[in-house]
Amino acid sequence: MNISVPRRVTAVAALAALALAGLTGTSATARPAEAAGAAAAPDISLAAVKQHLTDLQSIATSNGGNRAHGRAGYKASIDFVKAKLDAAGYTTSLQTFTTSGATGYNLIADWPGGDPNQVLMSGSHLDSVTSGPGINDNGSGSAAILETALAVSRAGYQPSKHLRFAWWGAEELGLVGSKYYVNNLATTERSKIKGYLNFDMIGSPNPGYFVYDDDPTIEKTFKDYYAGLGIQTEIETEGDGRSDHAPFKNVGVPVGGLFSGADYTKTSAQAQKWGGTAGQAFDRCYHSSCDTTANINDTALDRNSDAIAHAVWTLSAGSTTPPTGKVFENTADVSIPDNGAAVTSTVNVTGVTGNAPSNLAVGVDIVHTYKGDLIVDLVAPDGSVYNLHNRTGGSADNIVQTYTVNASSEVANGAWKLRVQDKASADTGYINAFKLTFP
Ligand code: DTR
Ligand code: CA
Ligand code: ZN
Ligand code: ZN
Repeated sequence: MNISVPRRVTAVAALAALALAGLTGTSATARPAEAAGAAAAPDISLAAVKQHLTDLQSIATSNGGNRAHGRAGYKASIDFVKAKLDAAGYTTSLQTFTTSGATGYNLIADWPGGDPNQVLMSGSHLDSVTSGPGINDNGSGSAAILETALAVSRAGYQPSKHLRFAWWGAEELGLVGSKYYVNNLATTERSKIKGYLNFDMIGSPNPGYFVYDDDPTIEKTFKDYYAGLGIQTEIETEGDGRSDHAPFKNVGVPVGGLFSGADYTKTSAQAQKWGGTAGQAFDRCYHSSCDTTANINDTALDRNSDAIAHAVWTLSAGSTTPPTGKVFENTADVSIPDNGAAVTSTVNVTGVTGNAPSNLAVGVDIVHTYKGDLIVDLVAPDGSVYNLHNRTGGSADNIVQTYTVNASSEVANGAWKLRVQDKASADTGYINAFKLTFP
């Protein structure tokens, strides 16, 4: 896990409460103002979200007309989303599972930074049914959180919480991907997830504006956002247990989300407040071949995309101006082969302008008997090597030390590696942590 920990950590709960308090009372036309302290979410471009939907439509069209689990169109969808996130500086991972005789894929994307013990997660299922391209169900949610994630990167947003995004596989087969993720998450990791936001169908052609009635803080964040737009919302009751928030809710993670309606019929009262057609389904193409890019209401997609960005910013707090001191850390253990090949631990530095400093603090934490076996190098993003330890120290154990490196000739942003090689047999160990501090 590649984590940057800003020097200051604001009282997130107080900020979120402030932000929530600041949302009521704004005029019906203005976008809700953010309360003092919480960074303002950017507007999410409808055109950008629709472009992602066009791309997902093309993927379906080129792969038998769908993006269903186990089909080529699903894997192509995952690869499409992953490529954009990798290019934007996210730490991505593909989690595989097997269901109905085929390999499924969850894509998890972590934004470097924030408190690793306070994770705000947003997710959408990326798979469609076999009968169609699944643009509203659920290209809409997938595209909206993708564009929100890209907006975080463009803004260099440094929230107090750690941001994680997920695109789930095989939701249509029974929430298989999200269940697999939650079931395989250590209890300690589950407890770090302070909120899970789910977005499954947010651009329905005859839209409703439904807010999940689960965690009250998350629910209020969305309801107050829409109140600021002068839009009445309703609580979403039909979907309880029917989308990817359910596995998180079942293990006690606070959940919330938005929904624009599926095959249920819009009432006259709902048409009065939301427009559209009474007596007609919110989405007449639900699970059908006509769930294409033509099956989207632009206003609902735009409003919900902006509401998602607002919730991510508000519930993660933090500021868009990167703090002066920045810390990037990778705490994943990497075992060191005895008298074998070199191994590395990587941190992706983002949001630091210009070159690295002449006093870059390199935190090394290696657990290893007989440290005289080891050669330890810092490798800069361009491949330059700075030797930190060269087989000194004899039979003493472990290297837990901060080295000061003059890295002023190196561009700061990029993938920095700690490279460790064990050059003698019998003693073994692992990289426990690797940390870079930019003063
Ligand atoms: N998006 C649907 C699951 C779903 C979520 N909320 C509702 C409400 C009513 C019907 C279906 C749903 C799917 O993935 O099939
Ligand atoms: Ca927008
Ligand atoms: Zn569905
Ligand atoms: Zn769905």
